[in-house]
Amino acid sequence: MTRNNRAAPTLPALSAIVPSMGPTVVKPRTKTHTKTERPPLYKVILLNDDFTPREFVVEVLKAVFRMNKERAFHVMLTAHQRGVCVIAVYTRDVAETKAKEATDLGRSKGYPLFFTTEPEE
Ligand code: TYC
Repeated sequence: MTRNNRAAPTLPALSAIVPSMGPTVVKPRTKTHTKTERPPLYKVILLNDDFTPREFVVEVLKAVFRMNKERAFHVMLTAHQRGVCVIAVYTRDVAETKAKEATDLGRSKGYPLFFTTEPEE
């Protein structure tokens, strides 16, 4: 076999074969995925007081924060002993709505039971 110096044949441009396609354009990918920001979370905090009956606090925790009675009792006792207890974290809207609902339940019975919210971290 003899080697020659001729250049290797090149393929015709795609647009020469299929004129409607035009030249091939390679577009670099600049975005690989969409970043979804998580909303900031707010703690709901239960404050102790000297007047609200323990059993009432437990009922409010069960009703508004969907706790079972064991968890509700434990949370109530923590607030009773330490003065405050973080109950749960939610988005701001949910935290504020639940804190108000729970506080209003106490107020409707004349109790000073109080729930507040604060941003987490
Ligand atoms: N300290 C109240 C009592 O002795 C009970 C209580 C517990 C009230 C927790 C509020 O967040 C509270 N009757």
